[in-house]
Amino acid sequence: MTYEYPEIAKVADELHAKLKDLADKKSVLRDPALKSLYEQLKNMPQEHRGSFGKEVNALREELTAATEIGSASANALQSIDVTAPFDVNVKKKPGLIGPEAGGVHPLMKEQDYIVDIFNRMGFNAVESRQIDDDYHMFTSVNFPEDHPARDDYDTFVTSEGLIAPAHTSTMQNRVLKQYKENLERGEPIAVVIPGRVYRNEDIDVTHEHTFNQFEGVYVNKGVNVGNLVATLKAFLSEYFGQELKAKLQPFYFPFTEPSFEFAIERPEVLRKGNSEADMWLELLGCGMIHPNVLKMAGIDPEIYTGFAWGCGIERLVLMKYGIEDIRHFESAKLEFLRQFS
Ligand code: FA5
Repeated sequence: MTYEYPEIAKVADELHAKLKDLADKKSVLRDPALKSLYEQLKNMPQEHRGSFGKEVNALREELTAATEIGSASANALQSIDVTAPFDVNVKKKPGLIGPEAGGVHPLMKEQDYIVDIFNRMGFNAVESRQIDDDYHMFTSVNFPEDHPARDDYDTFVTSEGLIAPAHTSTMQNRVLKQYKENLERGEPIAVVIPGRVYRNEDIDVTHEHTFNQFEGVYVNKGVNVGNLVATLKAFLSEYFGQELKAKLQPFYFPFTEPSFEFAIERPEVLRKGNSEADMWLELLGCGMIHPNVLKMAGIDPEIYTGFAWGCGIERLVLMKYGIEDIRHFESAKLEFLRQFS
C-alpha cells in the first residue's frame, strides 16, 4: 500500500523491515513508532485528522495481516508420517493408550470362563498352537494319506509346508503323550485345549474363516458315550445357567468312532427358517477316541478308552447372548465390543 503521508510511509517501511526478524510477530503492533502515529493524530488539525487516521488504521491492518501470515507459516502443518502411531500435528501427544481405554475381547472373556468351568470339573488346560505340521494336523489323528476327509479341513499352508491348524484336534496326540503317565498312576487324562483355528470357508452369520475352538480329551479305563454326553451336558448347563434342549446325531470324523454332532436349539434371532434343520445349531463335534489315535500316542486301546470333542467358542457365545452375526467379533466395532466390557 502506498501512503500519502510521508511519516506514515516511513513507519510502514521500518516496521515491515523489523517484522522479518521478530520472533513474536505480534509485538510489532505494540511498537513505539506505530504508537507515535496515533499520538500525532490527537494533535493533528481537524481537516487532516480523518485522512491521517484512515492511513494509520490501514497500516495497522496491514501489519496485523502480515503477522498472521507469518504465524501461519510458522505453524504450517507438518506432513503426516503415516508410520507414526499418532498424528504429528496433534499438539498434545497421546502417548500410550492406558488400560482404562481398553478391555478384554468378549471371546477371550468367555474362553476364560469356559476353561474355569472345566478346571472345576477336574480338567487341565493346554493352549493350542497357531502353526502346526502335517503329522499333527492329519496323520496323528488318523487321516489316511490322500483321504478325501482331508478336504473338509482346507486351511492355509506356508511355502515351507507348515499349517495354520483347521481345528484344535491337532493337539490330541501331544496331550495324550504329555499326560500318559496319569493313566499309569490310575488317574484319567482330562484336558481342555482352547485355540485359534483357520479354514478356507465361505463366511456367513455362523461361519468365519478364523475362529476359536476348544478341544476336550478324556481317557481312562471303562469310559463310554454316556460319560461323554453327561460331561457335555454338565458343562453346557453350567455355561448357560439353564437346562438346554440338545441332541446327538451320528457323524463322521476320522479320529473318533463312533462320531457325533452335538446340536442345541437355536435362539430365534439365529433362525434362518422354520424347518426342523433351522431349529438346531451344530455346536460341536465329538465321539469316542479312535483306537488308532490312542495307539499313535502309545496308549493301549484294549485297556483304555476315551472321548473327545471340539467346540466353536464363537458359536457358544452367539447362543448365549443372542448375537445375530458371528462377523461382529472381528469387525472392530467398538459399539459392539463395549457391550461386553
Ligand atoms: C472339528 O473341527 C473336529 N475337530 C471336532 C472334533 C474334535 C470331533 C474331537 C470329534 C472329536 P467341525 O469341523 O465340525 O469338527 O468343527 C467343530 C465345531 O467348530 C463346530 O461344531 C462349530 O462349533 C465350530 N465351527 C466349525 N466351523 C466353523 C466356522 N467356519 N466358523 C465358526 N465356527 C465353526
